[in-house]
Amino acid sequence: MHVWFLLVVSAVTLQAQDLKTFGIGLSSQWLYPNETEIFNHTLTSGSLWGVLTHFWATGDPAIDLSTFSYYVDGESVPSIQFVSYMVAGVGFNDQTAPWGTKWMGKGAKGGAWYNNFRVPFQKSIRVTGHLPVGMTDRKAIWTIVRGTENLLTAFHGFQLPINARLTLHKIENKTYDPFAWVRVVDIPTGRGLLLSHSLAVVSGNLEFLEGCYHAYPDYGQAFPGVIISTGTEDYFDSAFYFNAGQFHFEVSGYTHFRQVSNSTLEWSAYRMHDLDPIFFNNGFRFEWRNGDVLDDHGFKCLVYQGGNAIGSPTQSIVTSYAWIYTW
Ligand SMILES: *[C@@H]1O[C@H](CO)[C@@H](O)[C@H](O)[C@H]1NC(C)=O
Ligand SMILES: *[C@@H]1O[C@H](CO)[C@@H](O)[C@H](O)[C@H]1NC(C)=O
Ligand SMILES: *[C@@H]1O[C@H](CO)[C@@H](O)[C@H](O)[C@H]1NC(C)=O
Ligand SMILES: CC(=O)N[C@H]1CO[C@H](CO)[C@@H](O)[C@@H]1O
Repeated sequence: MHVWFLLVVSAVTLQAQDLKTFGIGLSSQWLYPNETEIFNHTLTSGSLWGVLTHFWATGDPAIDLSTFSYYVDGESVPSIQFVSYMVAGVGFNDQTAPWGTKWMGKGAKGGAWYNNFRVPFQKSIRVTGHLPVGMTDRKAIWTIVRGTENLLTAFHGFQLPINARLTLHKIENKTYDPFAWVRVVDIPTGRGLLLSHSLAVVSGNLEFLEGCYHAYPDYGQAFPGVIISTGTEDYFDSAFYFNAGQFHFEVSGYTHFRQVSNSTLEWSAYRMHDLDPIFFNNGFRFEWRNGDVLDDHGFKCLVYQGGNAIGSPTQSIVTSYAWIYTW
């Protein structure tokens, strides 16, 4: 029997008074070009773990472009570091509002990004922020960070072990050739689950949307692994290149499109996996493809290299956030 199972069983018997909510609301404070502490919390004695439950920030437009870091249990390198628009599954700081799901959203014309992912810790949590590189003056920020000690996290039949960690796996503005494989997550060992993934792409046309997603719930599993989607828009619960336009569902969203020039466009989308978690027991690879090909029978998602090109996808500049629990 796993140690965490015993811990969970004993945790279930915790009384309501052991659920201690903590947090901070900072009104018209300053964020600086250097790293500024927003909040820290150390578990009170007798508590076994805590979870952050909420993040919200607004203020000067520079706050939207700022970087926020979560240092878990005294880490020197933060396991989570994000910009607030991507934490809401939106690329390119798209200010479309209002919209929201139980997980994330944006409630005002400027800023007001929020996120409710559970961020577990065993000892302490420290939240910092800094302005985008190149800024020299401080800027006004309003921000709220909150959590609760000894609070269990469950996803529709699955209870997260209390020693779980949430980590953010990122790709930032990396260029991929047509048909290149994009390794969204690469975890060689261990067990966990994929909670959420957001993708933002700059490309020459939309044919990158042909790309299928593949999961390898065992790190060494051979291609095609588990075929997670039959195209990119299919993964985000749409079809036919999102011909119904943009949307913000609970489970998925198509959050940004802009034709920048005849030869450049921007696009972004998010997907939650709390309802259909993708578990792994022995490492994990999660891959997307910049466009895709057909095999000789006309089927997609089945050829790793070579094959018959679908359309003419171009090079793409990719930004990806993938939120992974491990334990
Ligand atoms: C944590 O925050 C308190 C204020 O609430 C501050 O006095 C203290 O220096 C902070 N600790 C660390 C390690 O940053
Ligand atoms: C990625 O590129 C966009 C557009 O050039 C820029 O606004 C953004 O800050 C870049 N992100 C990172 C993390 O460098
Ligand atoms: C963009 O495409 C349109 C329609 O094909 C064309 O009229 C226009 O000249 C193009 N613009 C550039 C900058 O190539
Ligand atoms: C953490 C840190 O070094 N903060 C400093 C950032 O810059 C401002 C303004 O110069 C200082 O007041 C902070 O102490």
